[in-house]
Amino acid sequence: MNQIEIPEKDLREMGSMIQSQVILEVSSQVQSLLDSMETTTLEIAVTGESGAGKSTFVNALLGLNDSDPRAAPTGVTETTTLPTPYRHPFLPRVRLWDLPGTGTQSFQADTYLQQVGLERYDFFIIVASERFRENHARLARAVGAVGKRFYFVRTKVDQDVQASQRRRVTGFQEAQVLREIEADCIRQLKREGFESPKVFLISSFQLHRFDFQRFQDTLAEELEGHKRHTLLLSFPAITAAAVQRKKASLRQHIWKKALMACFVSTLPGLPLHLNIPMLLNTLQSYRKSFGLDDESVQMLAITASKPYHELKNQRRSALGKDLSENAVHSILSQAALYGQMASRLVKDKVPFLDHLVAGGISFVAAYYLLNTALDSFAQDAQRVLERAYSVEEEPKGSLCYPPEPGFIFD
Ligand SMILES: Nc1nc2c(ncn2[C@@H]2O[C@H](COP(=O)(O)OP(=O)(O)O)[C@@H](O)[C@H]2O)c(=O)[nH]1
Ligand SMILES: [Mg+2]
Repeated sequence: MNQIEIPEKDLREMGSMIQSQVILEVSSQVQSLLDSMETTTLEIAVTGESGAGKSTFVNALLGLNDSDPRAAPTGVTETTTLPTPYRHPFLPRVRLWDLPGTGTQSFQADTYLQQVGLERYDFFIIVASERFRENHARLARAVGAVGKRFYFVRTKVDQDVQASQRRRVTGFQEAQVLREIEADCIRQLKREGFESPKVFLISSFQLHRFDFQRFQDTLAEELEGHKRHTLLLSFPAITAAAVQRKKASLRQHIWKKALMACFVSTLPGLPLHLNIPMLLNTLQSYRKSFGLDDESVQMLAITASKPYHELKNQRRSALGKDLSENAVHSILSQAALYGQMASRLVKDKVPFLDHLVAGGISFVAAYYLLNTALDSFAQDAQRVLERAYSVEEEPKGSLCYPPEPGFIFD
């Protein structure tokens, strides 16, 4: 490293934000920006027939093992008529609601939606396995009628693929089977008057395959600002594309985090004045978000049937392996050494900064630390995923579903 660069965009944003020389004023403004992002709620309704795989999908989205005490019970007959919320393990303001099944003949979509409190949800996911049914159409119509969005998830497609594999021993075309299922769902929804229905083929047991990445991208595209950021952070980073999106989303907020870490009572004699516990906290949340904490790697090892230590060893960056204060200090002091030029640039573009923090170099070092950490975590996460879902997993002689662009086998 010879030089540290801070993008023009960040400096512009900072410059327009920092119009005052009063620490309290600026810090409360920046903090409220961060708060509004961190307090954004996301309430997602998961509905569909009993046994369709709603609870299993909820757990998969939350990155929880079915046996986890925080997970929704699966494979059980539903007895409740009340929606049950499940919190995201590290984003408490994200909740997935496991709604009661819609199974019976006399199903009344309007009444059902009133009963489950439709207003509270940001959007609906209709989960269906096997054939498309009239109840799905009724539900989709009723959700659309109240101006909410819905996404149609045709789940358990791993079973469809297996079944067709058994039927057509030769000339088996997995992609063809999947296309037929998708086309059927789209046709049925179009018949109900939906112009471009959003249909995704998914297996909760193999999120890294099929349409999960496209599902995640579509949801994110259709949400605004903070909600989009929250969604991108909350879904499991299960493909290379998801890892990159998380990185980009977190990067936008680095300057705010770095600045907040500078607002500490200054200790004379030290070259950098930074709130280290706060930086460590941020790094920990990044690490979790990329699924690199021990718990997430263990969970992935179970899902992907790979030895835990093999996946764990793919965390190769200093911070990925060991998120210690020492590792943080060593990156910060490296930054202090090479950050002089960047620090002068910050001073030019953000003239008030010098009045607020003890030396722009502290800001530059914190900025560099968070940026470096994001890059290393993203690389580690990608390596872990590649190892978890290495191609050997595919049964020999079968054709794979063509990967989506940006898929981890790319
Ligand atoms: N093969 C396969 N089985 C699934 C999938 N999703 C759910 N299941 C199974 O389907 C059954 C019903 O799932 P559950 O989530 O309890 O359905 P719910 O009644 O809609 O909540 C359970 O035995 C699950 O293990 C999937 O994607 N693939
Ligand atoms: Mg259930």
